[in-house]
Amino acid sequence: MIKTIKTTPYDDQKPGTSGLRKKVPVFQQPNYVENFLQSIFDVQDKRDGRALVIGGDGRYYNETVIQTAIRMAVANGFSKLLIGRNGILSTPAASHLIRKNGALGGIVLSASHNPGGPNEDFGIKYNGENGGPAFESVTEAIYRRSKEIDSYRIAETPDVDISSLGSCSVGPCEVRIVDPVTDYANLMETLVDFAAIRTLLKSGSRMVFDAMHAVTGPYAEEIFVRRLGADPEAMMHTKPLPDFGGHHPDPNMVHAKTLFDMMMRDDGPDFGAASDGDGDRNLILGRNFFVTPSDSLAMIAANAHLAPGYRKGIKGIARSMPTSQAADRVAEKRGIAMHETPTGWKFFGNLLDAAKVTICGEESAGTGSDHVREKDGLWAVLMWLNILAVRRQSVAQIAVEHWAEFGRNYYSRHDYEGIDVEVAEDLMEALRARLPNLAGTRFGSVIVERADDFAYDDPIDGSRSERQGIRIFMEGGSRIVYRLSGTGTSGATLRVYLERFEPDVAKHDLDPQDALTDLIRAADEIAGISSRTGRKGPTVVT
Ligand code: VG1
Ligand code: CO
Repeated sequence: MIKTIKTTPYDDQKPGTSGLRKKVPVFQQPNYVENFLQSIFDVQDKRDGRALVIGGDGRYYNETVIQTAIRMAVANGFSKLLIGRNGILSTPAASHLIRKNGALGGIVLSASHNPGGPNEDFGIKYNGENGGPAFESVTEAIYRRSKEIDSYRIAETPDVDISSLGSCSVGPCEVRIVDPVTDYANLMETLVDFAAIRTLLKSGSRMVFDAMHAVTGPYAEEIFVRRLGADPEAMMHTKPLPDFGGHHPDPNMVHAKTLFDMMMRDDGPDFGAASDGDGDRNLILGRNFFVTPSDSLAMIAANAHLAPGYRKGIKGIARSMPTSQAADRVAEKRGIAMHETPTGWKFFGNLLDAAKVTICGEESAGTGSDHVREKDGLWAVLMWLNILAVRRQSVAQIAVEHWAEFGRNYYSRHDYEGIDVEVAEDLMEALRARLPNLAGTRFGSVIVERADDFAYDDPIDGSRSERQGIRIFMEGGSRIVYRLSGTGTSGATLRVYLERFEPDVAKHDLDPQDALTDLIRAADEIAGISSRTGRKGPTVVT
């Protein structure tokens, strides 16, 4: 029943920041999915009787690829597969399943916050035995393999019924359909004070959660409603849909507009939150208050000891390089280690495995801890609820007190989407060429102190990752960072990250865009953004 099928390679299966991400029609080309999966199995060829976890965010094409993955995993010698019911597993829940079951790894099908549907985005990501995104050495090996692959192995079997829990055999392989929520919810109960949150919600504090018709709907209903007693009416868009209801499952003020509007009213709920397509990102809102992800990382780290799972304190914090340095101030004041890594969760893996850090975060709405090896949207929401339940203050009060203690890092990211790839690459190259001569140059009111192209030496395995973003440090501690996105599926996206530190409490109530005006102007001048791209301004500001 196992067949070896001849195939010809594609040359575009290079995994980006977070796996292989393309439009659905690209994945629908003959053998495209099969080639990539076989490349993964060829590179990860030790089985040792260990399981493979398979699941995804429920988007269009999810179930088709899950059936293909089952057939190919059977043909490639796995003796046990763990599949989320209906093919559903949030990214953090998949990470937990891999770890809990000592699995060899997992196939996670998602394009995260990108839109879903027949002409929208799809993605395949491979996670290793630590539960985290495969390390760069592995993704590079998969890419190399994909360029020379000439056959794949597949079992000729009917579709497996993935809609009901239980086990069945496909040839010599045990296929187990598992509940996607239970194990994950149980893990959350060990980390966060559910009793305190129950009391908070009972006392009349109001929360809302927007699952954006993506993967976290069933998780939210189990955790917030059934285990924490939240009002079922306060759960929005909890039914996972293949096209996310026609929206981008991206928890920001554009795509989670209903939630935002609700929260930005004087009579709005006390706490509002949302997660993305695959459940690894988070959005945190208070009444009339937006917590930036960089601040959220710093605030969760500063208050982590209020949650049972972190009562003994945290070992260290890690953030991706473009993330604001708000967390660094917490680390410094509390005397704990701080690490700066390239963009993408895979770079936190070694630090977490070596128990060097407990809390990690990225400016792109990702926060997490050593409980799994992915960022975890619902975990961040639960940590905030835990903090609110213990401190009995509003989100805004907690933030304002935090800034008073540590200072405020004004921060914003400006994205220029859909730029011509060549224009974007030329812009970065020209900037790189300018780096040695920038120090001492004045742009309006700001003066460059030093500039470099970020390179990271992993302290655990010694691997080096170069060209991870251009950093311009200004006199006085401000910073501009430029990098090209590695997750887009059409054209190039230039991301410009702007940051200015403000120690003075009297100046903590500015609008970030106003606080950053001089830097925004300098950023355009230094890289020639408007002149090279013809754009008058960014497409997205966060
Ligand atoms: C973006 C974010 C990055 C994040 C990545 C995956 O990458 O900037 O911080 O790790 O998405 O997130 P890029 O290369 O486009 O800037 V997710 O929620 O897609 O797994
Ligand atoms: Co995501």
